[in-house]
Amino acid sequence: MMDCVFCKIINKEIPAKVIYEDEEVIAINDINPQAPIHLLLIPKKHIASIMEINKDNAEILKQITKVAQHLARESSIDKKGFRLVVNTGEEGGQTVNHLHFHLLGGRFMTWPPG
Ligand code: DGP
Repeated sequence: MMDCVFCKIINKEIPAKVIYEDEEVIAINDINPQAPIHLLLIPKKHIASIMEINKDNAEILKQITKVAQHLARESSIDKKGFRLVVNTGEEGGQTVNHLHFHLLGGRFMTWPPG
């Protein structure tokens, strides 16, 4: 996707602090962190949103779950707790139309979110 900021980060066309990378997933620091730990877990394949997950690409969710567990442990938030968030669509607060999971931790989370 030519105009996708996350595709550009994945293709190293624009810089980002890469925290984790494998063949399917990249994790970067969010540019505008909302918690002491705020990572974005992004499938390398361009999938616009969770609404585009189907039987052919659903395996990526398993890998992202594994990466989220790994990064939560690495960041020492696995026991204290954290939040894994997928904003979806305009009213859901999605601003980048490339599926991504926010991994937030290092502070108490409130509910409901804003
Ligand atoms: P969302 O609003 O759920 O679509 O989240 C998009 C997030 O992406 C938002 O928290 C800010 C982050 N973001 C947008 N552009 C960039 C960028 O160029 N670099 C990094 N590291 N994060 C970005």
